[in-house]
Amino acid sequence: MPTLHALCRAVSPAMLDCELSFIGREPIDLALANTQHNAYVKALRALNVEVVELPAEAALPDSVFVEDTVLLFDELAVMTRPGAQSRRAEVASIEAAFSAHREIIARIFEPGTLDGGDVLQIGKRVFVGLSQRSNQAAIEQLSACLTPFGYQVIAVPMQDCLHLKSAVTALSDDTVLINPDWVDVDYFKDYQQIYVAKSEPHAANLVRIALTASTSSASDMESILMPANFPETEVLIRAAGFALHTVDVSEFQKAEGAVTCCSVLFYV
Ligand code: CIR
Repeated sequence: MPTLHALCRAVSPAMLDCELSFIGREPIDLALANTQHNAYVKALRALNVEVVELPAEAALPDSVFVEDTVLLFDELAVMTRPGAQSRRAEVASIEAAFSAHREIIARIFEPGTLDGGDVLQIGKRVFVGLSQRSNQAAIEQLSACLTPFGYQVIAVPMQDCLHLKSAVTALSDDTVLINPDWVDVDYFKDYQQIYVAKSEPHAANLVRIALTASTSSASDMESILMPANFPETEVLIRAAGFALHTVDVSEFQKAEGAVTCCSVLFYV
């Protein structure tokens, strides 16, 4: 049976110079960021995820946010072309790490730009946010890569946040957690929807740990990893029956990241 793996990368000492789009700059405690990253990796391991860790990239401030550099499907990997120029050099070392795991490696190319944070896969549907980072050209390229494998790529307009997965992620194959102010909920009308608490607009980003590739609803093979500072939304998710684990990611939130961005999940 394929096992769930996660690729992570240690925090760059340059993270203080990270890109920011929708939030202001606040001091980041680098030592605390390292501690939180270690705890994040430990939490994944405790949930039976096989974690592969890459060393830090000293010159690339946002390189801990590996999710933005690659999309991993069972059949292929798609290397992205991040929307922020400062992040494009992150891709090469990630591609090297994945070449052993996928025979087919596709690439997004100019004029396409795509951040993995804008890509939400639920089964054979692949929702892609039309954001400040990801454009229509990339969506067309992605569609050409994925359609032969039976995936449907759906462009989703969004506003007021960095990535589609800032606004919506999947709790299971049939339920999403969503912020209705940032994305039109009609795009997700085929799913049960849990709205984030009004006072916690950033709470929609969570990692779904599905140890087997095809579990459609909450089960003992699934758990959810979410930031520790969204207690009202946490109550809603628990009430819906999902097993939940929290991690403190305050320093990554100051860099406009959250929990999905610090790993790339894939089955081997
Ligand atoms: C950036 O603006 O690119 C980084 N500071 C944050 C990226 C977070 N990525 C993600 O949520 N997928």
